[in-house]
Amino acid sequence: MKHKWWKEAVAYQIYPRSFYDSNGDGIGDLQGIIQKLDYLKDLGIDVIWINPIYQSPNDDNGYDISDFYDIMDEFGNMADFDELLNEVHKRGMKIILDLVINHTSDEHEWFIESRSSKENPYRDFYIWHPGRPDGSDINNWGSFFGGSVWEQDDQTKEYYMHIFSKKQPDLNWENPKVREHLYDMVNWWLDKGIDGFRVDAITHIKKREGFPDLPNPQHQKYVQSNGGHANQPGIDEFLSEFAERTIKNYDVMAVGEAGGAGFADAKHWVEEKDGYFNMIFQFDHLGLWKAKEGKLDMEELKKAMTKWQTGLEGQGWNALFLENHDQPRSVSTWGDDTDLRKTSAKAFATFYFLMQGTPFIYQGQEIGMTNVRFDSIEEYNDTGMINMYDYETKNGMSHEEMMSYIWKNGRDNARTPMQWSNEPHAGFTTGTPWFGVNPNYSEINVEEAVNDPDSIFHYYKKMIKLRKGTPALVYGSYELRAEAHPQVFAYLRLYDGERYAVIVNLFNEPAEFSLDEDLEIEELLLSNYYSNAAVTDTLQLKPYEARVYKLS
Ligand code: TEU
Ligand code: CA
Repeated sequence: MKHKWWKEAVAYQIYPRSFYDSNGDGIGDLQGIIQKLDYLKDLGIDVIWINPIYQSPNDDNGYDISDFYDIMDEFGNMADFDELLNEVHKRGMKIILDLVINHTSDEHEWFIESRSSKENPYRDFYIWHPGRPDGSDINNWGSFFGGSVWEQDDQTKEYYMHIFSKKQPDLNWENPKVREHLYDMVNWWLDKGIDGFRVDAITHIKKREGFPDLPNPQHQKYVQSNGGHANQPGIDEFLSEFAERTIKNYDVMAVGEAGGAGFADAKHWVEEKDGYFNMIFQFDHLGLWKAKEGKLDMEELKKAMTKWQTGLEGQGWNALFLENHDQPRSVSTWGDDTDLRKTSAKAFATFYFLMQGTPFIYQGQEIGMTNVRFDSIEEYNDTGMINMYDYETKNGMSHEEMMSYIWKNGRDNARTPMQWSNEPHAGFTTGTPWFGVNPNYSEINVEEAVNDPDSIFHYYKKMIKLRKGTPALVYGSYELRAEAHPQVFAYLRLYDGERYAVIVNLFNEPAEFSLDEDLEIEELLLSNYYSNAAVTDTLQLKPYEARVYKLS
């Protein structure tokens, strides 16, 4: 297997709005990131992925871009960005940006032109439809954020497609001019010296020809599914052209966000020879945390992880993650965010981090930040959840039901400001934070974690160091063990005659576990219960116990 810097890297995702505010306006910014780079370096981070920082009216917090070539005013300006890039590089780290090219903001000049008349040269930059003569729906496609994907525009009375919010019209990738403009923009950033991209919603750029109705067995008004626009026939031509014209000409890291594409479809996307990306975010594992009678579905989890691990062995590369800005906090969903918060956070960290692939940590995950519960919908920000709340409460769901759904599933769980200390507003800002801080910041914060040798933070630090010093934990092949064990996720990493075992009890109950006869322990390298020097001959695993062994 080829050695590459991005395979050896550990990545950290920053949601800039909520990371650190340097000027007291309550909004995280680029100078704030610069001030925290030493913290990330100390943790052992190599690559920083920053969510969109481009000019944007912020309908979807930067995922609605109005100018690709400019920085959002609230975050700073291009000089701040250049300084950030330079400071990151000075510390031997790298930076990848979010690339949002499925859609723009409706305030982007292309859309302003496009909507102005049917004859405008930019008309075909977006997807327009004249509508049905009888005024009925064009089709039954539902937007991810509620309602139809079609919105009638005042100026020409025609309809444009938006698979996310109304303020995020989809670009028309069928138009070669659109693609040219996008490639120019991507190369402009690459020429600036950034180290790659996380490519947003890239499965959605190809829409099904003719926009036919989706199957609708539940007779919904709109079907909110990937059926019409995820991974459609013809997408490969777009992706291969995109890759050839941009990222493949640079030594950069390209991570595709591949929601709605399964292993069979997306495997070749990351193949070393002709793939489009170095790795993709796929979501097979994410729904499984409460899938079986309200509990984690171990059988499916083992299948989901192992399919990608063994399927890409020697051919492609994985991106490993538990959290991002669209997901609830992992310790609250997968683990226990009360008494066993630290132990369970370390267990889930061990489980995913030491597989084959490039691990990503989402801001706050390294200190075990938890979900939040605000009482009223007014305290929330996410356009997706707010639309859904309005829609569902109008259609019969109670406020209580909807809030408990949001507390568990809402994207805002991940977007509360980073908890730096027990000072007011968690030390995130000296002003008024743009979005509520989780009240548990007095206990859960970076300062506390850095000062506590037993913290989740120090566990990550140790694990990162271990991965860096152990080629088998980067390049080694993966082998699932104890396949049928209902509580324990166990796998080996094998490389050059060396063998390592990762054994994690993913449940809040003790577990019996025995090593297969061909395995013999040489040394305990990492544990969330014992000091590393302890020799543990027992394999009675405590609740959420994780162990990493070197085998002989
Ligand atoms: O999310 C993309 C997204 O929601 C889909 O890919 C979806 O996850 C998948 O198809 C479900 O199967 C990205 C960003 O991460 C998110 O924050 C943005 O709101 C969204 O794109 C729009 O830019
Ligand atoms: Ca600020």
